[in-house]
Amino acid sequence: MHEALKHHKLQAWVKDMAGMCNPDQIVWIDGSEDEKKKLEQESLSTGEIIELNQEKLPGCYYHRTSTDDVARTEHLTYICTKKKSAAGPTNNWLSPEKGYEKAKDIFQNSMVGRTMYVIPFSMGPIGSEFSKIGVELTDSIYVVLNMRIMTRIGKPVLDALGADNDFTKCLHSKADLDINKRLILHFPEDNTIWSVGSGYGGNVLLGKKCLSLRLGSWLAKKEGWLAEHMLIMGVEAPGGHIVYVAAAFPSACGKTNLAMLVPPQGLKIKGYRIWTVGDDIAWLRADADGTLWAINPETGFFGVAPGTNTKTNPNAIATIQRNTIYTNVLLKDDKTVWWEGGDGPAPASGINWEGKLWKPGMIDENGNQVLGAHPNSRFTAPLVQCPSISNRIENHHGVPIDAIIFGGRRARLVPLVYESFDWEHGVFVGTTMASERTAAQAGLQGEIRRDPMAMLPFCGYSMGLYFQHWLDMGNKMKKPPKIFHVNWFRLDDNGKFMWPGFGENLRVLEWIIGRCTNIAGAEQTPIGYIPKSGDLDLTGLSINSATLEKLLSVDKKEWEEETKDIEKFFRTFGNVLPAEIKNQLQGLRERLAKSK
Ligand code: OXD
Ligand code: MN
Repeated sequence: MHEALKHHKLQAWVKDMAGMCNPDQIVWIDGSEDEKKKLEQESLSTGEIIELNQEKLPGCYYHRTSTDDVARTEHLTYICTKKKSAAGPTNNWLSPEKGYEKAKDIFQNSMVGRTMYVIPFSMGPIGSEFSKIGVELTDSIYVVLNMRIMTRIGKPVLDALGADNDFTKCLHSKADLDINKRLILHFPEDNTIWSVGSGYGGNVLLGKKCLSLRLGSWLAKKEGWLAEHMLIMGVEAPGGHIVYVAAAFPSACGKTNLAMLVPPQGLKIKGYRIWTVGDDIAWLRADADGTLWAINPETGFFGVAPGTNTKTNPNAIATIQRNTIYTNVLLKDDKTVWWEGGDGPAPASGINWEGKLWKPGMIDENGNQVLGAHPNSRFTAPLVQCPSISNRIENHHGVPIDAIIFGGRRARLVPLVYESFDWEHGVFVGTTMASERTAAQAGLQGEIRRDPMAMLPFCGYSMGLYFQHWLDMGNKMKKPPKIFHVNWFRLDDNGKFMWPGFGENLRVLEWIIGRCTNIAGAEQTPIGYIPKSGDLDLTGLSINSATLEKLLSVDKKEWEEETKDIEKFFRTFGNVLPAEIKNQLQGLRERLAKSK
């Protein structure tokens, strides 16, 4: 591989890492189809992947992780900076010396008897000013096959790297897959990521959360752009104009479903279409024209399977019929797959995510239902297979963003949608985001946690400074996007969702776009602008007026309570919290006090 030989620093680093991990051989990944076939054959022969029914699911494979390695492990994830303050109060911290030392012990000889694969990859179109190059060293073929789907890999990336361009040094080893010897370490000052002891996507596909968000946010602060946990979608209005929006929701709150939304009948007749650009990560830059542009640095979806079906997300179902890797779902006897909340009834039997024989209705020794698929089981599928994929995903300049949407999963308090008064207020709204914990993180489900901009687990530096960076970005733009907040998850007194969600969310998007083009009405409230009931087009939707009123209401008492909780959360940041954000909280309190 002569390109690699030109890049002495890359060569030296690979040699160095191989010296520590001691693999039997080193294989440079070129990204070719032949290579893919060889890797598939090899991992089929070891059982690392299982071939699915090639008639029904052509090009699809199945993989199981260890049963204690099924989600991101935030408590084992660290930012390693010289000064603790650089990581801030929301990250686990280790000094670089300590981080390298602890991990070296585990990496030492971890690849004996294995192959070390060298994967050059680009986040973003190769050669775009938005893009960043990384090289991941790994002893897992599953990682190589997933990185092939999720990123641009191989020879064209090495060509772009040339003899001396910068790259993020990413090292991964499964080692013993031992949770007690698992570490996900980020060294932003060295542009380096080390992940050891895990085989779960979010911990090991190092271009994703680790590079695109944790190191990405660090680089973005340094270089004056934004790396965000956001979907990007185009909403084509009747007449053909496409408005692009970027939206941040915490993990497993429906970003993939929204990004692939199919218009409901009532609105389809009007001529709306949705174009998917990305479902998880957005890199955004203020352009010389004074507006914000965004790319999706990834080329695939790593989506949550349970709950995905032809009703909730028909485009996802269409996307994952071929060339897809399924992880930790239920394996059916006919070598197809199933998950809770998927299409069709549960099969009579199958092998579940733990590798055990499974039948519907099984109860474990504690009286709990045994699941077929793990709640955080996943599909990895190429973007281009999505029927709603935008034709601008390879555009080096990305797409122009007119609206930013923050959202959370809140059973009460937060209305269906509201618009912030301006950029600064919108940034404040982002800092106050909160959600109930879901299956994408290990821990207690259902508990409320504050998750500013959905970046709490992903911001690679001191989060107060990150808020400041958002404020500063506003000053770079002549026409910053409008900022909104949505909550699809409000419950009624009987614990039922008040808003139907899924495709019907387009009704809310229509209002958001109407606000961006100054054609939709709204009412001013202490928390922001809210549609009056007549401002949403509800044609064809049966929702009673009392429910709608509740969905669009602001309860003064409950919001006053909320400000106390926000204040408590803000105290975490001490004096790193920007004065503007403190003043915004004060402003909210004053508006609430004045309201009825
Ligand atoms: C994801 C996550 O996998 O946010 O996208 O956990
Ligand atoms: Mn995510």
